[in-house]
Amino acid sequence: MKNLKIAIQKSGRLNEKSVQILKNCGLVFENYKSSLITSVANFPLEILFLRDDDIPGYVEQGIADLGIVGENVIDESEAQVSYIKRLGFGKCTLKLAIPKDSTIEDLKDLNGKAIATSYPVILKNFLDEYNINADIRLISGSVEISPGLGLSDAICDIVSTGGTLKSNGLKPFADVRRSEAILIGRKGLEDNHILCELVQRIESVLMAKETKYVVLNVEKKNLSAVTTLLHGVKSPTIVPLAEEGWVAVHTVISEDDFWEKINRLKAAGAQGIVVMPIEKIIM
Ligand code: PRT
Ligand code: ZN
Repeated sequence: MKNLKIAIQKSGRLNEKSVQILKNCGLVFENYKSSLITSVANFPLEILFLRDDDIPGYVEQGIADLGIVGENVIDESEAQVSYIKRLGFGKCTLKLAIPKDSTIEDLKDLNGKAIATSYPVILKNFLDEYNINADIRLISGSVEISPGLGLSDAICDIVSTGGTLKSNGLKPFADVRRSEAILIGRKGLEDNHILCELVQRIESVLMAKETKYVVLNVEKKNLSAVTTLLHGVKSPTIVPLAEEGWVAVHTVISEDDFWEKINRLKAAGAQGIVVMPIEKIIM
């Protein structure tokens, strides 16, 4: 069976986490900063290191079979690729932003205005959806300085913490598109068995990241109050303790409502709660 090729970002915001997720899947490879391609020693995969903007096109054309890239970059490229798995990192939102003292109040106020962006395709689609006719000005970097320079009335750019907008005297105005890193594949590859194996491994890594392994002690009289709060992988494991009338409960708790659940467990009589990270969950 022929090796698959996966394209990931060579350097930049998604590089480290893309490498990490593949390593957490048990893949052994050197992260050569200087080379374009590296082989995985223990899995039929080669890794290409590319500019993120090139990844959707490479996958569409079949030069790479798979890619890890932000959804914003895929939409902007309009490449025809399959969305395989959201990866939970690189989260950000493409937003419209305006100067703090701008008179723009409503989307329709953007009619006839100039908007600077590096995402003309996504912005055009968004404006068309709302029947807004604005002048889109393509700027490849430092979009946030363009209103201050008198080049535009608004911008459309990626926002994560909001710090860049604030330090440039801008305020968010409307969300255009949420984005996160996603595994994409060339069309027709969906049933490939190397891909299915990789996706299964990615899913166990993601599931493990979203959960914690918890061990707690509880008096038997409080056990049912504690177990009703727990919905682990299956039902919790209950082990008797040396001390008469006490048991240890082992379970898995999701990261989402972690603190709320821990507090409710304590209120229900749980003691000596130990929380451990999970490496993988294989269902
Ligand atoms: O060199 P290459 O072309 O590969 O990389 P790049 O410079 O084009 O992209 P890079 O590495 O900056 O970002 C890669 C991807 O990370 C993007 O396509 C997004 O999907 C995602 N991402 C997540 C972000 C951000 N967060 C982000 N904050 N991309 C860019 N930013 C920039 C944004 O453009 C703005 O300048 O960060 C600034 C805003 O950040 P805050 O935190 O101040 O709001
Ligand atoms: Zn780029």
